[in-house]
Amino acid sequence: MPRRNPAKHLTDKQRGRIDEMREQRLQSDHEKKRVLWEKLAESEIFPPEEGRVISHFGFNVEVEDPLGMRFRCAIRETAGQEPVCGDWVQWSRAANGSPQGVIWSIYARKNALQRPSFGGHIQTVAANIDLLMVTLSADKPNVGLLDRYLVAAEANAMEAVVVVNKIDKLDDQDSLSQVFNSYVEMGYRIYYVSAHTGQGMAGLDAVLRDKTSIFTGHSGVGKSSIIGRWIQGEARPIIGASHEPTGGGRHTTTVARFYHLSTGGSLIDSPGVREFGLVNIAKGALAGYFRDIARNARPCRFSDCSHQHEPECGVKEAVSLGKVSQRRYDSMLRIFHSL
Ligand SMILES: Nc1nc2c(ncn2[C@@H]2O[C@H](COP(=O)(O)OP(=O)(O)OP(=O)(O)O)[C@@H](O)[C@H]2O)c(=O)[nH]1
Ligand SMILES: [Mg+2]
Ligand SMILES: [Zn+2]
Repeated sequence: MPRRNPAKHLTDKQRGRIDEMREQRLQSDHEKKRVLWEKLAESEIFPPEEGRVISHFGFNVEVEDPLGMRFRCAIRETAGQEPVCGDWVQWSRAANGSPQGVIWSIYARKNALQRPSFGGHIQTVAANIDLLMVTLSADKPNVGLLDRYLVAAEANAMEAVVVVNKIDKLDDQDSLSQVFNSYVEMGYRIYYVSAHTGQGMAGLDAVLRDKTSIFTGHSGVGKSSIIGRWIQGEARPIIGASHEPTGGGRHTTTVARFYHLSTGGSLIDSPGVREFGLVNIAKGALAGYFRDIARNARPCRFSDCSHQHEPECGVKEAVSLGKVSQRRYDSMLRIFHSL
């Protein structure tokens, strides 16, 4: 049975109450930060230096120094915005030797992965990402979700890499190849892996080296399990109990978190999504973010073409000539209507 999205069934009053509670929580977080800051101000702090945010949960922001030491930091109001996992920041450590510090400012972001969150807000999941590792489960690959992530990657100057996990669950990979060959033709790299057996994992080593890579996808597809292949010991990400990957329900990873590869490079584990909504995408630019459409369709007659009813639509023409698949066209339209 399809799961209902509870957010869609709330009354205005309930929504108002939730927003009110959110506001209260933000205020109390702010208060806690202020207290931490005042405590720090009493002791001395060292001069500003560079560091990277490795997690941000509630009022708890962790910054890592170049030696890998971690500090719980207060955010100075001058920082302007909330730092997220992957942000480069200017910060100072406490001089009393405690693992605390204060963040002065956030360096300009190269890019950021964002999604709509509850109540019309935009949530920034992580920043300064090289590779968007779109993770799918081999037994139930959700290509609609993949198409959305590919748009986000194209629009935000991240390279998307597709990771199809749990191939141990399939007897043969032929049907999978049929699904993903068209993406290979578009120039995307696809890796078939099993976090359980280790199959295919070695192929990812070279891909991830010296890059900042974020693993994204539905809950339960095995993002944390994959990362756990490289990260051993206590720091290992928590892995969910056995359940089918779904868009709803259970989420084992609740906050984006940063891990280092011993070979160089870093991995960000992110919480699974129900759906991935796109933000800051202009309708008119959407078709250009579909590589197959961008490459094979002639420009439409009208610059604001919706690619549905207009005459001389390059996209529809490309579909009728078989240069763009009906499935990708439908996927593009679904996203178009969701923007
Ligand atoms: N058969 C099989 N199961 C796997 C594989 N990788 C992960 N799993 C199982 O899938 C379930 C979910 O794994 P997680 O790694 O927690 O998934 P996740 O994507 O991090 O989920 P969230 O943190 O909720 O987003 C666990 O029961 C894993 O043991 C795999 O390669 N093969
Ligand atoms: Mg996880
Ligand atoms: Zn058109």
